Amino acid sequence: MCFSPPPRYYIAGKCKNLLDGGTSLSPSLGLDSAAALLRSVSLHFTRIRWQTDSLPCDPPRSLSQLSQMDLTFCSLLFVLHAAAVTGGPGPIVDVIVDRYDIPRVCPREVQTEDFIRYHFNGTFYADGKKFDSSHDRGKAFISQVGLGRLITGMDRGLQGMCVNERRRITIPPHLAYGSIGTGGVIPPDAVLVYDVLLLDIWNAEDKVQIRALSKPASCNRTVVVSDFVRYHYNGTLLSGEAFDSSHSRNRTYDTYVGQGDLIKGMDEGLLGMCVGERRIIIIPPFLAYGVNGSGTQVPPQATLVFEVLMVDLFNPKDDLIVELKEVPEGCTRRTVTGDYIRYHYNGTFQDGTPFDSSYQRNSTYNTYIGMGYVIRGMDKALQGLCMGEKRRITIPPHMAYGEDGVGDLIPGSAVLVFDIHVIDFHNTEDRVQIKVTNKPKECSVTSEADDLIHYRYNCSLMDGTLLYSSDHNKSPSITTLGANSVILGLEKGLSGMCVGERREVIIPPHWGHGENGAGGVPRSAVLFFELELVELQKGVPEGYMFVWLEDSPEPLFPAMDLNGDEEVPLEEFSAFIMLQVKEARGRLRPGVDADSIIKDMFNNQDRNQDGKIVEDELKLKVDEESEPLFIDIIVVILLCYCVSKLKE
Ligand SMILES: [Ca+2]
Ligand SMILES: [Ca+2]
Repeated sequence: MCFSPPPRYYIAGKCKNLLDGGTSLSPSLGLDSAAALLRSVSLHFTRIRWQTDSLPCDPPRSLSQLSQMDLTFCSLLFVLHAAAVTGGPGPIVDVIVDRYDIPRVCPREVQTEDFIRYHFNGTFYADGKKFDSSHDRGKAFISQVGLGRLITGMDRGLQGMCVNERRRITIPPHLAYGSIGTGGVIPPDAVLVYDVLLLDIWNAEDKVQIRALSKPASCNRTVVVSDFVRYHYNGTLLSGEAFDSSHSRNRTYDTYVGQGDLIKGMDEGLLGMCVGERRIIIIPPFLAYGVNGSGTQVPPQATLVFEVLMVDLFNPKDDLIVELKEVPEGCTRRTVTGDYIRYHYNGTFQDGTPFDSSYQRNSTYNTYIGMGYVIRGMDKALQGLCMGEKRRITIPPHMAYGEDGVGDLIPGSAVLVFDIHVIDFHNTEDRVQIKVTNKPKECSVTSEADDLIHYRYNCSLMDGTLLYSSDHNKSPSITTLGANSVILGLEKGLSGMCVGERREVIIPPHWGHGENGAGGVPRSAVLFFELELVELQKGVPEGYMFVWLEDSPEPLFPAMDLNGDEEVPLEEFSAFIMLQVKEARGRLRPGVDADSIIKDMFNNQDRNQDGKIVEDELKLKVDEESEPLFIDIIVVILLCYCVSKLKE
């Protein structure tokens, strides 16, 4: 372009047209050669006052941009300018344009065949009296430019105008209503002055214009015909005047695309958008609300400018989308219908806005799978998972909360994205799983009920969170198997082990702490134990202090009366019992002080409490239900005493 920035004054007709050899001259000029045009220009310029700070080709600012042709033309203008300074004022012979308010940004200028919408005030040059005003009519004027539908002076004076520009167009009578005037409104030979504010430009050839503002780095899918979208928008007219905004309503606009639910230009302009993308969509009136406009906000024949932010997108035919993020190695079992699962999740909308998180509540979400306890999409997505697996699940609204959403939490027709992390799952039929990780070569003596064992353990959740460890206490844990002092699953996991053996044991909650959990164990948690048997002391049945490992001596008293003096004091009794233990014919209860057990046993048999047992005092009981034989010390009081002593 020749003029940069545009001059405040110039004669009608575009500089570009002049210099390009007149290929697209406005027909209303009635000139058909460049030579004739230049003659016309010279004539006009002698009558025009130029402002010194805005010469058409202000050399310091625009010289470098000028072509050779421009320079020739500009030289001519300077000559003319000189002539203008020396000439005097005279009658106005051509249109004079005063661009007294030009917007900083002007993406488009009026050209021949463009349609425009504008406000104007028409006054007489002679006395400044008003003869017409679109403002007074309360309605902007709409016309096509350069095709003779306006008076010639306006057809020319409007050329090159920007939206929001204000200009004054002064028109001599021969380019307005001539020597006759019109209808008593315009007298003969009137010079007319139009103050024009341009509001809108469009052309029949216009298409929907799209300008990208920002696009997310990743974009899995884009809007296509028949998609349902939720978006925010600010709607303005081309002049910048706002007419509508979804933001002000604080909710997205939700609609199908490409099915005629929207104005045509929007149906087209939304195509190809990603969630999170911002774009400007400029829609000419004939693809928007056309001649009727819309309500009081959109005037007739208005170009609309939408700044759109795509928030959500899906198609009613969509199934859920599952993305595997992390699948643990060696996963043998996967979730099926009926399993009870515990998982963590972060729930977001497609644009990344969070709506819910189990992490925030610091507790897993627990549910049965495939039984309708959760939204349909989630019920389906929870199938076939491994413990520890991480997945991203995208659920379309028809498999989630549908058109209604959930209160203020989930908008209607929202696509939900869940990042889930499976902590564990189980089925009530699950058993304790035992995996031996180290088995000593010598492994003939193994743990069983009543044995006293020392063991080391780590107890974790299935996601690796360590709950308890024997390492926290400096020594191994000690328990008597079968004494109901540890959870059933651990009892099972510790059974059948030999010293030095190591195991990994998975314990479902019905073998562990059940639905209520305990201490640091969450509700319905599956537990993972690493076990090592450190020491094994074979035991005696519950309620007994001593057992025979083979047949007891028969008769017993003579065997017990080591010196044959018909009486057995404590020392002799003790020596006898310890001899049985030493020669592996009998076993004392492990884990308690042998002397005190023996003393208890002795006192129990010494019925008259005279410090010695005689033959009549000794009773022998044969336990008919189990082998081997036991010394009868089942006196209720003593039994209670022993049990309580054991628990100390
Ligand atoms: Ca004796
Ligand atoms: Ca006695």
